[in-house]
Amino acid sequence: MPDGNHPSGSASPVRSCRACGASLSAFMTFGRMPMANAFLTPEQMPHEYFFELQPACCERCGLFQLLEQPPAERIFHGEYPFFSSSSVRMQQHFGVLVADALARISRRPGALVVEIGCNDGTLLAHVQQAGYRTVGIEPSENVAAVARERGIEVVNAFFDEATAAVVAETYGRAQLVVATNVICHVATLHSVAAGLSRLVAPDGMVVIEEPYLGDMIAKTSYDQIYNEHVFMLSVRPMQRVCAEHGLTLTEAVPQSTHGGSMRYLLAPAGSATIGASVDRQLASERAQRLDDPRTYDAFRARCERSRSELRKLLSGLRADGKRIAGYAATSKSATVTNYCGLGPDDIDFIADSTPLKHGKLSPGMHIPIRSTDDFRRRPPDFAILFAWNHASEIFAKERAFTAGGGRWITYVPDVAITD
Ligand code: DWN
Repeated sequence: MPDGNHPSGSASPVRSCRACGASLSAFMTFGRMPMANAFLTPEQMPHEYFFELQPACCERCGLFQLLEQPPAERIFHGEYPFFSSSSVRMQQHFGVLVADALARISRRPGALVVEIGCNDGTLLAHVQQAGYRTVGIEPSENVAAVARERGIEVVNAFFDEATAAVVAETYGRAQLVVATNVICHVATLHSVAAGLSRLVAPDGMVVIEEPYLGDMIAKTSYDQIYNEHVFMLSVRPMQRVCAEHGLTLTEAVPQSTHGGSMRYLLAPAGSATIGASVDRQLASERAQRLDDPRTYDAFRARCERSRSELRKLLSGLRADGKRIAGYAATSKSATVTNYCGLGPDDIDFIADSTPLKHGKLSPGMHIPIRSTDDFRRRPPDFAILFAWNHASEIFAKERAFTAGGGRWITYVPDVAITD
């Protein structure tokens, strides 16, 4: 169990659901965990921040959430190391999402589209090309600067009801509000929902897309649980929270991105009809028993089994003198390496395409991060695919690795060696 060593102090664990207020208790712990995107220099190691990663699922409203989330200012700042443009497939996905969303709203001259958590502007660039006014809201200054370089107006702020009011006063209300892989990061879910309602035009639409609880449980993709993901969202709690703030869930559409996501379409209450997909997904969640504590007991057992199988596989390969590297220093990899206790003795280095991460050490386990070029110059015998959600893109990109005899290790949904 963690030693509770929080040198910098940490937000204390919540004991009641952030959506409905019911009492909350963790169904497991992943133990003492660092910040998922806190890649370090050796000098920073003595001051590394840790907290206990304890997931819980509210037995009343079904909201999956962390008991403890470190302060947002520790997560989103001037050196946030994730850039939405790091995946070509995600860039394409955002183009399709934008085309679908724009086709659903009434086009009028000067119509405004706002993206919450716009990161480097990858999604809004598609909206600009369609000729709409755009505004991005982004708390991390470094990625916001990249969006501004693309000609996108960015409000450098965290999103909540107050920020929504300022944006609506300054730019007008939005025909379309988009948030992808954002809402699950923000602990103040009611303020976010109230802000969405304040920002969207009376005849407008809100499109939210987030990693989906049902897929995480089905695939045991436990590495989606880390400090940034204070929630793993699902249809029932999303419908309930948004309805409390005057937004009706009109569609819920499964997506394959990030290992399985859900796209939620919302509209001001009374302004749009509710599609059949909502009841379909609610029925699917009942069938998957996402509101049953036994589901999470079984999930915990699968996480423990995955951990022991991955450790056993790597220690066997090491005993045979094999060289092992990680591929893609994802946020998710912080959970895997720290939960499984995998450090430089197990994994020589992690290759990644983000220059900001090169030369640094991975959070908690301090595995060296190197460039993808280094990976190609001296490929390992085995590579653990930490960006398993981008497998097809990466397998295609690294064909030379497997052609030269290299083999991939994956762990979602099962621990396996794939050729
Ligand atoms: O929710 C979040 C998602 C959207 O992005 C954020 N909290 C943070 C981040 O999570 P992640 O780091 O797990 O995202 P990805 O997209 O699974 O992984 C991104 C990392 O993988 C980057 O460091 C870049 C790297 N990468 C690579 O090295 N080669 C990615 C691809 C596609 C590649 O070909």
